[in-house]
Amino acid sequence: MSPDPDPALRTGNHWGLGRPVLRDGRLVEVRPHPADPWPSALNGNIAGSLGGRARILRPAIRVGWLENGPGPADGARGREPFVEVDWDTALDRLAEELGRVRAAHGNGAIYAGSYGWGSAGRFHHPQTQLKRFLNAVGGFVRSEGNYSYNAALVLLPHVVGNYRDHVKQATRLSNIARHGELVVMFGGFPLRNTQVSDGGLGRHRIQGALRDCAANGVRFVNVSPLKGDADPVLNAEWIAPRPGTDVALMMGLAQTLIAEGLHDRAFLDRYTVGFDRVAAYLAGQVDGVAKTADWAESQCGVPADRIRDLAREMAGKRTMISCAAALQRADWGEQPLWMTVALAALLGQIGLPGGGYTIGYGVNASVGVMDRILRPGALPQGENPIADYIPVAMVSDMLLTPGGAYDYNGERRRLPDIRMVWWAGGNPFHHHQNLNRLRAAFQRPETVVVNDFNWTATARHADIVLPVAAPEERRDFVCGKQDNALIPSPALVAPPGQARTEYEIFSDLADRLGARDAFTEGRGEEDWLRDMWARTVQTAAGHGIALPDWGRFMASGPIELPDPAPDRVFLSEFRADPDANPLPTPSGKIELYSEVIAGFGYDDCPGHPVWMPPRGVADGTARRFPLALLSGQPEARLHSQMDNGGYSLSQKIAGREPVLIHPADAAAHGIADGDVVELFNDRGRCLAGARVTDAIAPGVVFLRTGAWYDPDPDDPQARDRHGNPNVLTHDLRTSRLSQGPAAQSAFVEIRRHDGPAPAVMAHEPPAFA
Ligand SMILES: Nc1nc2c(c(=O)[nH]1)N[C@H]1C(S)=C(S)[C@@H](COP(=O)(O)OP(=O)(O)OC[C@H]3O[C@@H](n4cnc5c(=O)[nH]c(N)nc54)[C@H](O)[C@@H]3O)O[C@H]1N2
Ligand SMILES: Nc1nc2c(c(=O)[nH]1)N[C@H]1C(S)=C(S)[C@@H](COP(=O)(O)OP(=O)(O)OC[C@H]3O[C@@H](n4cnc5c(=O)[nH]c(N)nc54)[C@H](O)[C@@H]3O)O[C@H]1N2
Ligand SMILES: [Mo]
Repeated sequence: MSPDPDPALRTGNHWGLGRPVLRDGRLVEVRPHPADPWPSALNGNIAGSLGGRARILRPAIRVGWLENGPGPADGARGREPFVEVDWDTALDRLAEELGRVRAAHGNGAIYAGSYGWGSAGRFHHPQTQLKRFLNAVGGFVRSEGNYSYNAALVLLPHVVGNYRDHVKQATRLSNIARHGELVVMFGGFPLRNTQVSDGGLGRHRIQGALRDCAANGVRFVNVSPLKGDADPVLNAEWIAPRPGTDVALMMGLAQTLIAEGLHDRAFLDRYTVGFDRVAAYLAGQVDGVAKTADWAESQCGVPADRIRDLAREMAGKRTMISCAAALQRADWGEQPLWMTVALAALLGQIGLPGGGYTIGYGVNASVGVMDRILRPGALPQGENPIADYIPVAMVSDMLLTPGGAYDYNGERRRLPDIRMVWWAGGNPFHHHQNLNRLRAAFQRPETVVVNDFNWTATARHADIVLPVAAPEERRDFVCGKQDNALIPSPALVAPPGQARTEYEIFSDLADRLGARDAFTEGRGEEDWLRDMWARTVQTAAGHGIALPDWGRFMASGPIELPDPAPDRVFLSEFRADPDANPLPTPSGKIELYSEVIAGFGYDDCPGHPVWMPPRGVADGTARRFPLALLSGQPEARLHSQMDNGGYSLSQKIAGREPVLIHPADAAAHGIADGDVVELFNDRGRCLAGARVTDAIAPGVVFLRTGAWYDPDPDDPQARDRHGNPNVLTHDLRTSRLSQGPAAQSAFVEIRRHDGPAPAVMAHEPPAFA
């Protein structure tokens, strides 16, 4: 594949458009694109990372696997050097191994859930490529759900309806600007997170929409341990409950509404079921504890008077309750979701302009400002003959305890016996919790294959590593899952070294397995792109939209499609006529009590919202490790992607990830701003750089995700040198209902690191034999 002769100078990524600067056939910089009023600074990572020392340039095989063949690795994965090989050697050995695993154990022994964001681009989407290839040769065990909002995906269909509809149909911020008076944001609305939208975006809109709300006098309350979770232009009041206690706070608000007769009985009667069960629980009739504002203060630390005043204000104003996705990425993460719905139901404003609730503002750049009117053409994945799957956050359990039984959304299931693991477009050594346990789990399979363009920690823990072309090195078109822009994305430069597109790799591999025709259907990349675009043109025509042909599209700028519902109010149709527009729940109404969930008999997710303190508080761990660790999304990168790029590096302290700590906690530990510190608990330890700030609540430390995991296997607990929070988080799940990840419920202790700190090795290539 050669670079376009006359590249329209544009690149499209999950964080939006960029204006590339090319010099001598090399990408030297990606600048803000003039079409985007609020361009993302993440473009500043691209050139440095794609041209960085960690770039995978040639196929590589772990030395022990190359010499001795497949088998459990007993600590060698992530430790042993690699040998660089040519493509024929890599693909011959991989095809042979695929044949062996399929013959000996069947395709049900291949795990290719391959969870992760990969990169934008409709055709080169890595998971689609991998799944299409594996489906052509007998299938694979997949994963279900995600790390973003798994509890919402499983819980909300029982309570209100599909969570993805919540996100797409979220009440528009423009509607709040016109009709809203108060927005109470549990988990805030961090602007840093609104840089990205899954699949890409044309322009960033949230900044402008929030400014309009502020200009119209809407009042914002930021309920979060981080002051910066609200844009300063909002002038938000800051309330900082202890992490993991929002449910108690919400219950204190709810019980105040009920005690003072401020709840909307007519709404509850007409639109919900189960209010009496919840009211009985809040009144203390179930466990003897009334969930009053005073009780809430004892759990969450917010003064009772403040809770009572806020409840009254919420009842007196047009109020939007916003719940960040992070709150359900925690122990019992279903509860804040269910309680958000319950609290909004008590206020009775669901379905009214500017009021009700939203779960997921800030989860990407599109929620509340845009939706996609049509689904552009995609590369078909084919059919997977293997039905088996795991809930995505059970990957370590799967590898460590094959055959183990578990509960999931009313089912009793068993974990598969996996021999081969394949990841393309995700980084489990970024996204999964308790990385020391994952490291042990990754020794178990007989073969681990990873496709990536950088030597991530996951690539380092593989046996066979395949170098792929990055977005700027391949021709594609970009369209986000919720954005309205169709973006031509030309190949700007050639892939370095021997890197190839995944389509080329899988075509050649399929050839070795007698499945080339099944995989390619006789088409090359450009044929597929034209085919996918032709289907997009056809779908658009069905909406009365005329799109140019492929050639003219690729030579043009992004095309913006109309917003299907510019003044959307979530659940307004249901509110207008609940009989004609029932919810897809068993009762057709909002289920504040769910017979279905109650029938599952889960003590960790009973039939209505309940308060349960985080595991670490309940079991006393928090007394030994007194700081609550939050690990939110990083401002300077997308997850772990391009951590070795210039913008990400510019925010490090002594080359390490910054950890935010309150001045009182810093003083108590003898820590000064800029010190190298060590965070530790029973699961692991890591170094980080201290950032002392009163913009974080006392008792909480905040270490952003995404610093490439950099374990030193010779240190106790294989201490991570770089600052990856997932060495400290547990990988227990939210509950038996949804088995979602619960990363936000971790407790740690901190100390200053004295003496010389070890060099960070994560951005260097691994050792080659
Ligand atoms: N502690 C803690 N952990 C968390 C979270 C948290 O809040 N706290 N958040 C969680 C959330 S919400 C998420 S979504 C996950 C994110 O977890 P991931 O999505 O796994 O993280 P990424 O860093 O985006 O990983 C994508 C990988 O794909 C690679 N890649 C990009 N393009 C291509 C391509 O074309 N082909 C191939 N083969 N590879 C490509 C990138 O280089 C990168 O290594 O993390 C989760 N982990
Ligand atoms: N720049 C950038 N943007 C991103 C991403 C990225 O990697 N980089 N990732 C994207 C992805 S995949 C996702 S899923 C979304 C995630 O979107 P969110 O889940 O909304 O983001 P987080 O940063 O995990 O959490 C938001 C805030 O919740 C607060 N919080 C955490 N725990 C608690 C708690 O117990 N109580 C209260 N009241 N507040 C709490 C934290 O202060 C944190 O800043 O972000 C997306 N946006
Ligand atoms: Mo996510």
